[in-house]
Amino acid sequence: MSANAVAPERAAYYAQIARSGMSPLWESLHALVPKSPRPQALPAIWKYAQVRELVMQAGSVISAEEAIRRVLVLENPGLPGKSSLTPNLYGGLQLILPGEIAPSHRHTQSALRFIVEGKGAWTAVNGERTTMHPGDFIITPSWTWHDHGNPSVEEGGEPVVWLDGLDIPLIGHLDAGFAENYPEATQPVARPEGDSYARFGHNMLPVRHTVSDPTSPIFSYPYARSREALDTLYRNGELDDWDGVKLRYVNPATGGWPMPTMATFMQFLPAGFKGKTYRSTDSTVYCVVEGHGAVRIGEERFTFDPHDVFVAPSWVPVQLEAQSDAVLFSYSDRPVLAALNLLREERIS
Ligand code: GTQ
Repeated sequence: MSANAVAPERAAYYAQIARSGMSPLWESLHALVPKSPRPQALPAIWKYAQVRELVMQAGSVISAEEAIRRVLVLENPGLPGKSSLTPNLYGGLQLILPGEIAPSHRHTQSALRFIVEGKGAWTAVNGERTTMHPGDFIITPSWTWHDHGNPSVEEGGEPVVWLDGLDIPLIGHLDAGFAENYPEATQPVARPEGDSYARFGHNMLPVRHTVSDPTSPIFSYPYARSREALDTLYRNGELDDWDGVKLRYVNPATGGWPMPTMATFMQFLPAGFKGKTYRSTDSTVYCVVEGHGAVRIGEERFTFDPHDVFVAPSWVPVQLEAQSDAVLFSYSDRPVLAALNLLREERIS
C-alpha cells in the first residue's frame, strides 16, 4: 500500500505513533515477511577487461603501505553505499606491486583471496607464508594475523591482483567486528612454506591433531590440484546438468567448509555446455578462471570472459553456458544459511 493511499485520519494516527517510536505493522507486513526472497542485490558483472586498467592505476594513486589494503571495492548496484556484493558478502580487487607489503593485521571478518593475475606474491597466515599463483584459493580465517607481500622487480616480482572475498556485511549486521594491527609490518615467519599443506593437504592428518576451531588448517588450495581433479572427473564422464563438474573446497580436518561463514566452489563447464536453471537462498559471487561463456541471472544475461566477477542474488534463477571449456570459482554465504536452517535450493529445468 503506498503512502498516498492512506486516509487522512490514519495518516494523522501514524504521525502520532511515530512520535512514540512506533509504526503500523499492517502497512509493511508484506515487505517484512515476503512470500519469497526479494533481494535488493541485483545480478551484476564486472568485466575484467574494463576494470583492469583502473585497478592498475590504483598503483600510482596510493602505495600499498599507505592504503593498508589497496583494493577497489566491488559494490552491487542494488546495495549502494554498502560496500557489499550481497547482503552478507563483500568483494574487492586488491593490487600489490613488486616490493610492496600490505601490513599485518587481524580482524574477526573471515577473508578469502582468489588469485586473478600475476604470481610470486605471498600471504602470511599464522606464521607461514604461501606463494600465490593464478587460480589459487587462499584463506585468512577470522582473527588470524595476515600480511601480504611481493618480491622486488630484481627478485622477479610482478604486479599481482586477487579477488578479496570477505563476510564484512554479515559481521556488520551482527555488530561483531573487531580488528587490530600487528606491531610490525610483517609477522614473524615461524614455519617453512608448505608446512601446513604437508600436514593437512594430502588426505592425512597429524596423528594427535585435535580439532579446536572450525577453520581449515590449510590456508592455500593450489589451482593445479583443483583443476586436475575437475579434469579427471570430466574425462571419466562426470557431468551434472546444472553444475557441470563442481566440487566444493573442504576443511580436511572436519569435512566442513574452509571457514565457517563462506562456502567456496570450483567448477568446470565443457565447451558447448548449456546448463539447466537453478536457484538457492545463498547469494553467490563467481570469478571466471578460464574460458568464455554466458550466464543468465534472472532477467539479465551476461557473457563472461576470464577474470570477470558476477553475482547471483538469493533465489534468482541462474543458468550457465560455456562457449569454450570454462572454469568458475565461486563463494557464497551458504554455511550461514545452512546453519540457520534457511538453505533452500531448487533445480528448476
Ligand atoms: O586483506 O585484510 O579487501 O582487511 C578488505 C579488508 C582486504 C585484507 C579487503 C581487509 C582485507
